[in-house]
Amino acid sequence: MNKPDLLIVAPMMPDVMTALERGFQTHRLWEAPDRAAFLNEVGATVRGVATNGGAGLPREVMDALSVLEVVVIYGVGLDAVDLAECARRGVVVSNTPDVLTADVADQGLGLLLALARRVAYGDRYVRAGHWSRQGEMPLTTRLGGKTAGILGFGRVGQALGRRLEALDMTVAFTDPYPPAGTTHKSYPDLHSLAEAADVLIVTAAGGSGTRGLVDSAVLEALGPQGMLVNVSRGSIVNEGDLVFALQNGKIAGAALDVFAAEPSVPPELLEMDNVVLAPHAASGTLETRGEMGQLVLDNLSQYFSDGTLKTPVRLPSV
Ligand code: 8YV
Repeated sequence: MNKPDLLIVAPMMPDVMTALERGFQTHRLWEAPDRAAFLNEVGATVRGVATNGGAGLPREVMDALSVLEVVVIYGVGLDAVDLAECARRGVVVSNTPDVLTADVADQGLGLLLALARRVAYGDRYVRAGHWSRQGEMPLTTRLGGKTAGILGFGRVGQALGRRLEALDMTVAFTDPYPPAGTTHKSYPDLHSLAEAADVLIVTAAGGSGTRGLVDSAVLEALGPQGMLVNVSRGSIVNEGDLVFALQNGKIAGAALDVFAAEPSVPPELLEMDNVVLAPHAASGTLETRGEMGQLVLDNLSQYFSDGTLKTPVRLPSV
């Protein structure tokens, strides 16, 4: 039997790539020097797409795939795939929920500690020989007793909240759908959460509903001692406003795993010692990426054997 044609938008772990090669006629979009010509050549046979959370499925790519049936996302975020358009075309979609929750929460905790306790700064301080020449590095900030305000209290937000409680932090959140039974204080809007928080942590889903939510007014409300952590999507933070706030002491610092136009990072941030940067690596452990890859493979094989998905995404009704 012919292997189904699969367009792979971005690379995954080598084992996953090998398994995809075995089961499918694969087409590697990220390697194509001329995407339009490549899509012109292979687009009409592609029945499935495998992509990651950041790259998603750009509209011009979807438009070139006339017989597309299924999109499997190697990630939990859905913001880079037009779900309404998938629904309209009868294309089904899967993602990789749950398996990355703990690692993303760990990265949020790690970034927060790195920011407040200046872990990366201290590392640079020792390596540069400042310790022996200048003595102790500047004092840092205790997290225990402070309030963490979490924007988006879904799976990752709650998992991070549990970790922050272990640091004796008070956990508060804002979310249009507060989880049932939570004992943490829920704020009706981001502005009031930022006012109450010492640390604002972004774990909300990306997309049009959250674009630019963390803006200069929110950062102003967070205040000069306030810190910002983002482990979800760069689009949620207005990066121009963030750079301005950091340059002008409106907040104390930021720790960021995600950026609006990855892999570019606003150059001003590279120069700031009160900023901790990570290359969108929150789910990037061998274990989690292995489980995400397995879910990609499971969803594809299930779809091409019985037309169903293991971890389907609920699409909007059209
Ligand atoms: C991944 C992500 O880094 O889950 C998501 O939505 O953005 C991340 O877990 C990505 O999908 C893998 O490249």
